[in-house]
Amino acid sequence: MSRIKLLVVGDIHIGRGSSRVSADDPSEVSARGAWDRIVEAALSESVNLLCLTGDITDESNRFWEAIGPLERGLRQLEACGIMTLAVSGNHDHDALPRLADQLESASFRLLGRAGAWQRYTHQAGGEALLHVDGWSFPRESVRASPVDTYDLPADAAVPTLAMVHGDLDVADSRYAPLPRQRMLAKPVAGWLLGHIHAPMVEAPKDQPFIVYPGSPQALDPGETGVHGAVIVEFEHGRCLGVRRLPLSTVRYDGLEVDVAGIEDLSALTMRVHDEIESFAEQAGSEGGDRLRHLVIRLTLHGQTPLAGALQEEVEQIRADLELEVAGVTCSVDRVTLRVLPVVDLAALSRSSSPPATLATLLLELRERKPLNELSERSRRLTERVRTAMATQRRAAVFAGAADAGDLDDDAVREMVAAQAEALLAELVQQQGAS
Ligand SMILES: [Mn+2]
Repeated sequence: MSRIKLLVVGDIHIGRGSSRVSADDPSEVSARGAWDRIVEAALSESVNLLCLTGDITDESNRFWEAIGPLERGLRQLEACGIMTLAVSGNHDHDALPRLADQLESASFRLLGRAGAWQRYTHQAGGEALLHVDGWSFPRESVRASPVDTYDLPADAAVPTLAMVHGDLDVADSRYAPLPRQRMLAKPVAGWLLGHIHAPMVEAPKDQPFIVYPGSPQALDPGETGVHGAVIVEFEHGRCLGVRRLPLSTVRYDGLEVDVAGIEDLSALTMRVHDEIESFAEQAGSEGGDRLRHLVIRLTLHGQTPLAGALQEEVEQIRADLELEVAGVTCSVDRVTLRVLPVVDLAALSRSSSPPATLATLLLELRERKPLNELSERSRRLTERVRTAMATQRRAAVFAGAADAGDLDDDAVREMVAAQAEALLAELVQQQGAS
């Protein structure tokens, strides 16, 4: 039967683990534990091929930590007749070739060493079912696009997949820029990519599909949503579909809770509890039976008379809240307050009281105009905040704690709005008390 099934996995980063979550058994939240679940999934899904799209190990100094579990898993797959193909990424450009040399196994193939495209053809009963063309990172950083040197012969009779680690549509990337339009023009059924940890499946009709399986174990709060691997199937040379397979034991996500109209703390606690519970139920059903931890970044918003008195309560929610919902442990990593006292902002902005300035600012921010079109006073304020945020960001980047991304209007607007709301809540509460 000319059917072939693939499990596609990228960016495991063996050596790392999920941050900001505690587990009694560390392997429950480690990338190494994820590798074990990947092997299990390959066996239980009865795939023919496991495709690893790079950054399997975290760094070359993690080589010895990774080799034991990798070798064990690969031998298990081999024993069940499953072939493993890999390309190296920027993190394991060094370690993966070493691993391939050490294993000397016919059922593990590192494709495209030294940045030269290489083809593997999967056969069954003497019939070629699929070509996988791979390109590996020859060093830590590559500015030329691997797509430019991809010219292995087209084969109209056998579906072809291209596998490469790199940066989709980032022209000046140091990590193998991959221009989408040039990829779509190649005679392939699809592209299996690594590097970006957020999963992405693009499978439009009549065009090659593009897949980032993403990190199979979500590694930090920036890696939100369902994480896992991807299954691809072909029959009689035709792609049957591309579907995601959840594998992560941890899910990070933001949750917004509307607390408008809530007048006492016990009602607030109940609302937060109920919202987390129903979100956890949803996450449990989306995450499959492997999900164990849900780590939430909570935002409370809305107008409530409690607005000025929530700081202590939310700190307790963050520190203490732990819920168990259908086998999933929920915790709160951060709480953001976006609440306002019950005031009429428009009326307040026309008054001559001190809060009038804040009300005007908030109303202006809500129009979501570009910040340089705000009134003189609001513009000066937002510019000062932008400067302060940029200074702080540079310090964090210098300390290796952040990316040097641009500070866009949205980031500044959110920061100013949150601070203005907090200050307004404080002022209104003081006035109420006086
Ligand atoms: Mn990478």
